[in-house]
Amino acid sequence: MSDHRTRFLQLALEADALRFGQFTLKSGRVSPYFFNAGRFDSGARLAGLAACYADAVDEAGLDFDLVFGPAYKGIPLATALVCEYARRGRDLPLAFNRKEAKDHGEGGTLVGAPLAGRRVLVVDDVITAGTAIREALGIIRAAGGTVSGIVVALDRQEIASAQDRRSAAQAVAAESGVPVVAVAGLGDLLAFAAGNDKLAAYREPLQAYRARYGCQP
Ligand code: OMP
Repeated sequence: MSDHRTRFLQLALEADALRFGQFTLKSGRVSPYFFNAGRFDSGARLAGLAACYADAVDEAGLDFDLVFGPAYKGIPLATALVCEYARRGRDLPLAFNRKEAKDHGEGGTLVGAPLAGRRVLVVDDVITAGTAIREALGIIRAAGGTVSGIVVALDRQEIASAQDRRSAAQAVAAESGVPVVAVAGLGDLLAFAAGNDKLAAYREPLQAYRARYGCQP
């Protein structure tokens, strides 16, 4: 496993962002684990996470000139990522959206650098069915930007349905032509759990969940 994958999973455990038990997802599936990016709730935690995103993006060789964070969870993540790139010597423009349109002041739903003519990297927390990511692609395209990459911290690598056995990341990449990169996926979490005694009790439920809902590799 690449170093940034292990680092991310370790950080997520320490921050309690990765939890084990019984969680009902947006899709209605009952999952033995849940990733809550909101627990990256301090400067040091966000900086550590942003370095993992940057390593994953660089390893994938994504080509972009603006970073976009979809409301709400993507906003601090994209912000931390541009700070990490600035630290690495690359100053990138940043934009994000609001969920509610504003009818005074600067108005509209977009905040930050203009998207028109830009090659945009979308930064989000987790992809399950891909609804949140598809919505972000629509917003960026409507503003004249071209999405050239998507990065999430965790790809849950779940099938859309019994008929479509691709993951949401695979389906979004196929339908949009945009590469979807994850810092880590469910497969990495299983490999990580296999080498971590504290997670021994969760190995079996994680494997059962993957057998039921996991996508083709
Ligand atoms: P999709 O829009 O279906 O891809 O799901 C992404 C969203 O699911 C996230 O933005 C969260 O609201 C939520 N989620 C998590 O945050 N962590 C998880 O581990 C799983 C989910 C989920 O409900 O699937």
